[in-house]
Amino acid sequence: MAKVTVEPGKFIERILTLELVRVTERAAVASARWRGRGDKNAADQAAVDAMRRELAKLEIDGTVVIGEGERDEAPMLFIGENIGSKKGPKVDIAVDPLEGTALCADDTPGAICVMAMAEGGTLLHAPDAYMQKIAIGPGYKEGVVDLDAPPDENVINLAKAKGVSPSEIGVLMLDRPRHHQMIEKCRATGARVRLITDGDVAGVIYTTRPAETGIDLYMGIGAAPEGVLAASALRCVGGQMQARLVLDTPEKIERAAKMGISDPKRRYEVTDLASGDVIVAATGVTTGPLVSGVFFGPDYIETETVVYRSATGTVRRIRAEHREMGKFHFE
Ligand code: VTB
Repeated sequence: MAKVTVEPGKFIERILTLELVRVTERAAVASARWRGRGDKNAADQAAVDAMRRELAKLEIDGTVVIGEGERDEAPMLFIGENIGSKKGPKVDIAVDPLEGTALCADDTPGAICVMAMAEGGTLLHAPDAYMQKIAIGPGYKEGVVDLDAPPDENVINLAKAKGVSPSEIGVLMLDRPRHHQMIEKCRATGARVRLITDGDVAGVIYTTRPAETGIDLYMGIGAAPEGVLAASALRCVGGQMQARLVLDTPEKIERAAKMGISDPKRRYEVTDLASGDVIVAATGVTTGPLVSGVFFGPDYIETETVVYRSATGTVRRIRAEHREMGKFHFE
């Protein structure tokens, strides 16, 4: 048998790539049973339970650094929770057990189960707050877009850098009243603006494959955990992202301070949000542009997962048929 030689530490990370896939696969299957049943909390709970059960089996000494909420509001996978057997490597975990709970409840495209795992102390440890974000895919020089520049200026600068007219730029935002002005400014340049109801982890990731998704630029305000997860994936393929937490009350500033954030207005680059080696896995619950949803076959269940690994920049798509002698169906 060929002897595998890898740097110490890296081998563990390679093995963990598949372990991570198992976790998001299980969460996706569990929540997919709730597709179209109009109960987003039940769908989310199913994903949380499955994810937690699988995470507990891992040989890691993990800490949830950003996730379901803070201890008092989230009974499981709360920020600060310790995960795993404690025997393995120290890792940071960012989770969104079911990204797009309403998408799952309404059986509409784009619900995913997603998590990131990174070297301990390298993912942003932050409260469950809003985050202002801007992101583009790989291949552009630093600073083409700027979080603090007007939206139309960002579109025009990106179009110039891409060598196209602004009308060929696709921008994606969450469909929220808070974005109305931003939408108008972008459209005034001639750019297309696509509005999504939920799911801005995938929304950011679309910028990494503009030819397929039609999206070059993500901007707007979404949730912070989704921001860290998206940044982790972007980092793996060389995209750019800038972000700032929206800490607009003394109470939020204090919560953030307790997590080590001394400057509430700090602007984060992609490498501040995810500064070390990181792996990200996302399994589809309902079919969307990123991954297919869970398919319940007669005697197997099929899932599709995309996995990003920063150490090598590899993106894998894993289609799995789950059987386990039918056990899966009766869990
Ligand atoms: C986004 C979106 C999520 O929350 O982050 C959004 O990607 C932000 O919060 O899927 P609001 O809904 O309050 O605008 C979700 O929609 C779900 O939590």
